[in-house]
Amino acid sequence: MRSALPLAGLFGLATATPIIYDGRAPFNYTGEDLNNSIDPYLSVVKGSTENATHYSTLLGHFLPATPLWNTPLPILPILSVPTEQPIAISIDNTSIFIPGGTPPTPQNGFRRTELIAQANGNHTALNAVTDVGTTVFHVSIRGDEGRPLNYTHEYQIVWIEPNDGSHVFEIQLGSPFTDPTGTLPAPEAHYLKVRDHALNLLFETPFSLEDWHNFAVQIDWTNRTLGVFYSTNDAPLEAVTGIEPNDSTPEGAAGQGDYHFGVLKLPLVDPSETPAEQANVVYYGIQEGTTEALIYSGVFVEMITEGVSAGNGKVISAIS
Ligand SMILES: *[C@@H]1O[C@H](CO)[C@@H](O)[C@H](O)[C@H]1NC(C)=O
Ligand SMILES: *[C@@H]1O[C@H](CO)[C@@H](O)[C@H](O)[C@H]1NC(C)=O
Ligand SMILES: *[C@@H]1O[C@H](CO)[C@@H](O)[C@H](O)[C@H]1NC(C)=O
Ligand SMILES: *[C@@H]1O[C@H](CO)[C@@H](O)[C@H](O)[C@H]1NC(C)=O
Ligand SMILES: *[C@@H]1O[C@H](CO)[C@@H](O)[C@H](O)[C@H]1NC(C)=O
Ligand SMILES: *[C@@H]1O[C@H](CO)[C@@H](O)[C@H](O)[C@H]1NC(C)=O
Ligand SMILES: CC(=O)N[C@H]1CO[C@H](CO)[C@@H](O)[C@@H]1O
Ligand SMILES: CC(=O)N[C@H]1CO[C@H](CO)[C@@H](O)[C@@H]1O
Repeated sequence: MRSALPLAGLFGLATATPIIYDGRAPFNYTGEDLNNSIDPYLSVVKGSTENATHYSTLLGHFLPATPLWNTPLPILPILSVPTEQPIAISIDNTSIFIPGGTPPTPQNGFRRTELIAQANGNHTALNAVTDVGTTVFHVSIRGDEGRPLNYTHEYQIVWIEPNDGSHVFEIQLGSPFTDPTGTLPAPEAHYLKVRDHALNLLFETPFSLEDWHNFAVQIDWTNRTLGVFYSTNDAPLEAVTGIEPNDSTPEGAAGQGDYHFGVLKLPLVDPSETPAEQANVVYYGIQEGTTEALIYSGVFVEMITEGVSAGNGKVISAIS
């Protein structure tokens, strides 16, 4: 309805293109919802001994979410109000995930807490909606000053995971895991890094704990390409790459996957373990068991039919 566009500022349309998944936690989303994996998140990827609220904290008005998607006040559009609460996602030494399987095998090498995008209580069904055509995956990340990460380890913090366990793209922090262990911390360990399916680096930027780092990753699911947008705080998103080939991703449904965000900490090689164990990051290696966290907001997925939402009501062209 084009005639409605001039009113966008007045009514504070935060975005203009069809949103096909909205993972921005409304203020009425509660810890009980989180404990019970109520939409928009599946919260089962966490330690097995504690409820989801032990690992993930809905911050309410305690900390403002990324300002990009605030709603301007109708009477005074220069002022805006937040529409979502950020979520702090933490790991500690109990963060050992035990996936289903026979027998269930604890992932002792990792410490991990993730939220997975879900609609109608079904994360898999959502893939057929978000992982077709060309779609844009938004996420904003900031540090938790009291619970910093340990950059001598590798952290995977955002990704899309098809059934083969690979990542269509991922955002990573820290020192990439190597066997044998290299010099730690690795150069630029404190950079946020966007990697493609083959783990090539597409974009990196220093991670400052007190800023919102806003990302959007444009995925052409047919031609299997990626494009990356980035900004900090209230600055509108800007393209930081061109169209990048990503055709190691499996074609069709096999390349579709769940949208994860959180903290997945890889181990370091434990010299006292066997060579096979040293290479097996899922089950072996060194973890200190420290409590560490990141804070998330601005999680949603949109189509590109009307462009890409850049924040503050601004819409920009898709990367082409
Ligand atoms: C929050 O409020 C909205 C609007 O009133 C409602 O549609 C939604 O179901 C509520 N969500 C939860 C988790 O209670
Ligand atoms: C979530 O589960 C934990 C553990 O049972 C409980 O302490 C907490 O009160 C629950 N949160 C809510 C909001 O129900
Ligand atoms: C962390 O947990 C592991 C596995 O349960 C245990 O072996 C280790 O002693 C714990 N470390 C600390 C520091 O508590
Ligand atoms: C979730 O969706 C998938 C794919 O559409 C379907 O196969 C599955 O049965 C659904 N699961 C539930 C519990 O409804
Ligand atoms: C970070 O990890 C390294 C390697 O395991 C460890 O030596 C160091 O003590 C850790 N730092 C903190 C603050 O836990
Ligand atoms: C996808 O690839 C086809 C075949 O190479 C090409 O014609 C088309 O322009 C591409 N689409 C986009 C959006 O790049
Ligand atoms: C790990 C886990 O889910 N723990 C508890 C979560 O809370 C419910 C109800 O309070 C308990 O029954 C679970 O054992
Ligand atoms: C950026 C880039 O080119 N990434 C990779 C996408 O997938 C293809 C096929 O495996 C790789 O060759 C590219 O390096």
